[in-house]
Amino acid sequence: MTRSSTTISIAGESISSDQLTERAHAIAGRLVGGGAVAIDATPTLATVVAVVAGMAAGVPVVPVPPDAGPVERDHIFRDSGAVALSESEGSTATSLPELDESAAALIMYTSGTTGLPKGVVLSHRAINAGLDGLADAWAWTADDVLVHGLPLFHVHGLVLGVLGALRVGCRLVHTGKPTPSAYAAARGSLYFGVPTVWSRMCAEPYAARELARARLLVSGSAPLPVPVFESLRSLTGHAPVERYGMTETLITLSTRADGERRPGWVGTPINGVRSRLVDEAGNDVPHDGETMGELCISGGTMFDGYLNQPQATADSFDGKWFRTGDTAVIDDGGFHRIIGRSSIDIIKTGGFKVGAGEVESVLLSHPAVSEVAVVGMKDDDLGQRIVAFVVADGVEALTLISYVADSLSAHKRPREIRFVKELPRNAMGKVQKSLLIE
Ligand code: MCA
Ligand code: AMP
Repeated sequence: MTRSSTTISIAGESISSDQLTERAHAIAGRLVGGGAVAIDATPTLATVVAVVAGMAAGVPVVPVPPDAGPVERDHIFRDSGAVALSESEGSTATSLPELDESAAALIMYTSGTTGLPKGVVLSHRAINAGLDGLADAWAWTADDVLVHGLPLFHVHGLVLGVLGALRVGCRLVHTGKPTPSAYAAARGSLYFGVPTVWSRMCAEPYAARELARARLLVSGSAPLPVPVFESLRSLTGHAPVERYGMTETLITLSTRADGERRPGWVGTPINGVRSRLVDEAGNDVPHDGETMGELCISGGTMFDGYLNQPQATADSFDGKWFRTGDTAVIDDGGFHRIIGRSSIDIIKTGGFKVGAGEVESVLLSHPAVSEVAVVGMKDDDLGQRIVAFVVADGVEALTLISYVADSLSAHKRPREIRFVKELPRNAMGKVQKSLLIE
């Protein structure tokens, strides 16, 4: 998969593609023929080596958020059946089998509206199709120097940000954390960030101006606010490229390096992807730039299903069309604009997807809590911030916040707890979350 020009630098450590292949293959020899391997996905070279090793061995790799607490970690290990891998286990370099493109390469855990996160099974073929489509859309070549500091347990940082660099054969500088000063110092040609990263960048104009020398700035994982788009353009001279995707479908829509970049819009399907907009009855709605519908996607970047959840997999498709759960419009030129999620229970905070139900279950397991409703409130920095409305007796807000951070991953913790006497409910007894958000 790698080409010889590639160098990867993470957190001050660098490795050439030849060294990476050598280290990864030493581990891979031991994994061939085995089951899924779980990787503690810290932003380090060890993670990259381990991911490449698992993929080269043809076994599914399960990246685990390094700060996942016991509830989340136990679920991921139990559901995937994965065995933890540590690099020190490697020793023998044996010949590796021919890769089966249709085999599972990654199992990535993503939150849903209720319950614990689901394992999204992604094949080598889907990953390669997605990366080739993006290379075409962004004119991404081996001459680029890719810079980002995104986590390595999600599609954005791992698939685009590491496997993308390896497939294209370009240099990668991972900054550890996506801070404005680190992005400015890295002197790349191609930068990836979630909207929170770009808005923090614009808040530090001296750092932002350093990006003027880059070729392309790319935003994704959540809506990029129009003022941030405009501010980036005026500070760097670059209108950012916006792209849209999901863990399940990989990245499917993007504006192009050689095309129009329109604030608030995410462009057209990449090569090999088709989109469709449907109303509640499943009928196509007009592409007039105004009529909203549910965005459906089909094409070669599609996942193989949710692990161990055939019903959830079947429910998410209408024939060959994957139902994204995102509301969108398409204009007569085929440009897409994402309006928002159809479910109030899916929160996007700092580009992380968090299911309200998962956080609610943890809070309800605290002995002092009797009722809870978790919502996403508009937030200038994070897009949405997690707020928990709680009916409880004799517990501090900070205790509950830490309780969630310790049980799940830290980014799933509420930023704010609002103690209330009761929750607003409708006649059926269902909590009216829209009233809480108002
Ligand atoms: C704070 N911390 C705590 C607590 N409070 N830890 C435990 N308990 C607490 N009560 C710690 C955190 O762990 C962290 O530690 C530090 O404080 C800062 O935390 P936080 O404020 O949450 O971080 P942030 O600075 O607000 O993070 C902003 C961010 C981050 C860097 C933009 O949100 C981020 O990396 N987002 C990227 C999400 C992403 O990659 N999404 C892609 C999904 P420490 O500093 O030690 O770690 S894939 C996807 O969406 C699709 C496919 C797509 O389209 O891409
Ligand atoms: P995830 O499950 O973490 O892969 O998140 C996928 C979701 O992120 C999508 O369903 C969208 O709601 C959201 N998303 C990703 N990219 C964008 C974007 N460019 N604009 C708006 N929303 C986005």
